[in-house]
Amino acid sequence: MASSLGQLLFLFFFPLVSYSTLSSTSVLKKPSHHPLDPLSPAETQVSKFCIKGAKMRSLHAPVVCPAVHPRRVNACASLVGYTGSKTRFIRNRFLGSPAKIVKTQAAAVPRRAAAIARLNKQTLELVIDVTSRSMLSSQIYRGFGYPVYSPDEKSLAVDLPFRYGPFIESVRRRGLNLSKVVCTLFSAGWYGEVEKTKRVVKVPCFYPEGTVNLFMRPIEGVTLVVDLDDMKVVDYRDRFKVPVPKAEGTEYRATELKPPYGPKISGPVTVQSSDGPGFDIKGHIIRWANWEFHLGFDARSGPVISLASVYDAEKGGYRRVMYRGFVSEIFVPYMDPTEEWYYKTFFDCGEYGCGQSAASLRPSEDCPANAVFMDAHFAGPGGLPAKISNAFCVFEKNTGNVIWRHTEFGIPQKEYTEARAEVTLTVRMVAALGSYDYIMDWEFKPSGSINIWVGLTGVPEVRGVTYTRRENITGDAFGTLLAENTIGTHHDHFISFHVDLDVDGQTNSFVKNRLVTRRTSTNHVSPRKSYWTVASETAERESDGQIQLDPTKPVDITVVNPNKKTKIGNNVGYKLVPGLNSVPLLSEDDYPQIRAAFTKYNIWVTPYNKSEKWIGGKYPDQSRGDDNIAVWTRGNREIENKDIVVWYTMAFHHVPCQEDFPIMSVLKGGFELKPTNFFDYNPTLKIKPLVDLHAHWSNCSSKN
Ligand SMILES: *[C@@H]1O[C@H](CO)[C@@H](O)[C@H](O)[C@H]1NC(C)=O
Ligand SMILES: *[C@@H]1O[C@H](CO)[C@@H](O)[C@H](O)[C@H]1NC(C)=O
Ligand SMILES: *[C@@H]1O[C@H](CO)[C@@H](O)[C@H](O)[C@H]1NC(C)=O
Ligand SMILES: [Cu+2]
Repeated sequence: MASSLGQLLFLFFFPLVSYSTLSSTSVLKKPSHHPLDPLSPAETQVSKFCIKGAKMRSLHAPVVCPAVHPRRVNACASLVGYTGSKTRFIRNRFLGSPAKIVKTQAAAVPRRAAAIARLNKQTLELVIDVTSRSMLSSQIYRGFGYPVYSPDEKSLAVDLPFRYGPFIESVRRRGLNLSKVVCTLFSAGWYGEVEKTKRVVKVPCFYPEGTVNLFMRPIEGVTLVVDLDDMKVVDYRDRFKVPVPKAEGTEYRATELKPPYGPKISGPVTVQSSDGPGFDIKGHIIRWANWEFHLGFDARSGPVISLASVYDAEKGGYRRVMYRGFVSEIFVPYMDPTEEWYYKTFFDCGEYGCGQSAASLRPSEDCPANAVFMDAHFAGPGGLPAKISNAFCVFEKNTGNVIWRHTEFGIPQKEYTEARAEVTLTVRMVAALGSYDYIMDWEFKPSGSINIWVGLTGVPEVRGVTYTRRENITGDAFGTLLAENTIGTHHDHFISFHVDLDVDGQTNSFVKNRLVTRRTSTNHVSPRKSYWTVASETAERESDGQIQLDPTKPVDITVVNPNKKTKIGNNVGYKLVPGLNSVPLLSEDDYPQIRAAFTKYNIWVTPYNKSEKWIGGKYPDQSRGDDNIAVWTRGNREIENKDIVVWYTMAFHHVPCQEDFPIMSVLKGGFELKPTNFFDYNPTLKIKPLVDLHAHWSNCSSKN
């Protein structure tokens, strides 16, 4: 029944892993899963459970009751979705230090899931033993902030305006056809309220008549607030009427576009290896070239890369590089402070779920023809298992770049040239979050580098205005006029990654190698007055790991293993190479900035802590800034020679332009994890050339 399901919302589930349980348990299931694997469809099927929660006291002991008569329970749901967690979480207490899962083989471990549910206006955190179908623990979360919206809530909330008289009247007054209107759900944010507020959202509406580009046709002036727990409209305002921007020119579907077409690109250009795919996918473990890693799916963050290890031919084995990497949060504040727009300060992953918003990828367009696709599972409508087909694609790519090359002209009489073409492996997922699509790529390179990319595309959010030309704008329009009656509003995208590097083991240190100018001392017999050198600083505490990138203060950001050295004695390490980046421009006392205080630094470093996964807080919807990395790090914990996590945030300040209309081409940013004194020499030195040089040379010599 819709009403009871509206109360019970299963949001995401974590397999919880306990190695001590493994060693102390004598009866073990067949080792069919890697401990970090998502719950399989079979597990999902058998783990249907119900919660008896009509009375408050029973909230403390919800029962798993597959056999209970439906009338006696509030709702039932199935366990689906997953995210990996290297934790031990038994009866709601952490027992001892969390053990990391370090092997890439399947293992027989108890399968447990953590779930977040919303029942009787309270947020429940549950731990369930999937195998025995028993509830291990449950507790009510009493802090500020609310969990991710479930697909049920979304569809119920966006339906409410159509049964709300004042809204129907507003649509009629604008001369619009109600049956063509569609509404969506936007988070409401927090603006200084002191008391606990209701779990509300804003429901803005659009008019996709004559187009499917609904975000380009906002119905402006109307504010509709919905209480998600009561599932009803609790506030409504209609302040002014402006034209709905025209449908004309907003279409992007190939079937609807008219000639002239172009620019002409040849295609499809397929680059397919003649010897078949060079990668191997077994369950969730992917091996390619010198790489091995586990690919998981998380309803909140999307792709989760675990146990990334690179093969070292010199050492004859795989060496751990990264324990885990995933998108921890995406923060998107808009820069229009007016009544209808000020609240638009989205925490995309924590409010909407970047994973559960994954789009099915389309062969040849989203991913090259040689791509292999993988599905993802999560808790869909009604808490039932939902599948996203082709949520991931994995592909090799001849990048057209060279890994390395050299032409040696210096040796008399003969010229020497060597070059190696670059081929990489990419794991891709696209989170389609409302108007925007985020293309998330993890690209593995034979050089030992991992390049992490995020591509922003889709439709920028626009405000309907009376202006039809630039000259009409007198004051601050908070954006760019993209088309008649259409302002593309200024905004930011902050994308934060959790990067738990375990360089050659778990104990690592964070080292800032600052490049500093030195004056030549008078002792130097040198006509030079200055040079630069490296001033190396090992971070002792969290405050030493906080960095605002500044191109005038260059720094090599490295994670080293102080306990492991190269043959000649350098600490083995990986460097984090930032891409183009920026810092927040909002005032520190502004509410969205208080909530998103994690954006203050591009880099933070923390000691590994299993409960610190979400840099902007576990419950960012209407959060108040009391659970984020700025708070976690107040104790200024030690981070030297410890299991540490690096958090990297990239910022885009987006000033929309006409080329973003009616759909924007990919705006791409990223960063690189690059071996730095990790290998004893260039690990691609002995990579074989793609072309057969012997054949080539013999041809040449036969001609000569
Ligand atoms: C409104 O749209 C519906 C569905 O497309 C259509 O059947 C109806 O005739 C329209 N009404 C008006 C007044 O245009
Ligand atoms: C905008 O400017 C154009 C050209 O200057 C003018 O014709 C039009 O009336 C103006 N519109 C508004 C709403 O001011
Ligand atoms: C782990 O993180 C939680 C949440 O930030 C915090 O309460 C706890 O004190 C941390 N534990 C340690 C050992 O730092
Ligand atoms: Cu943007």
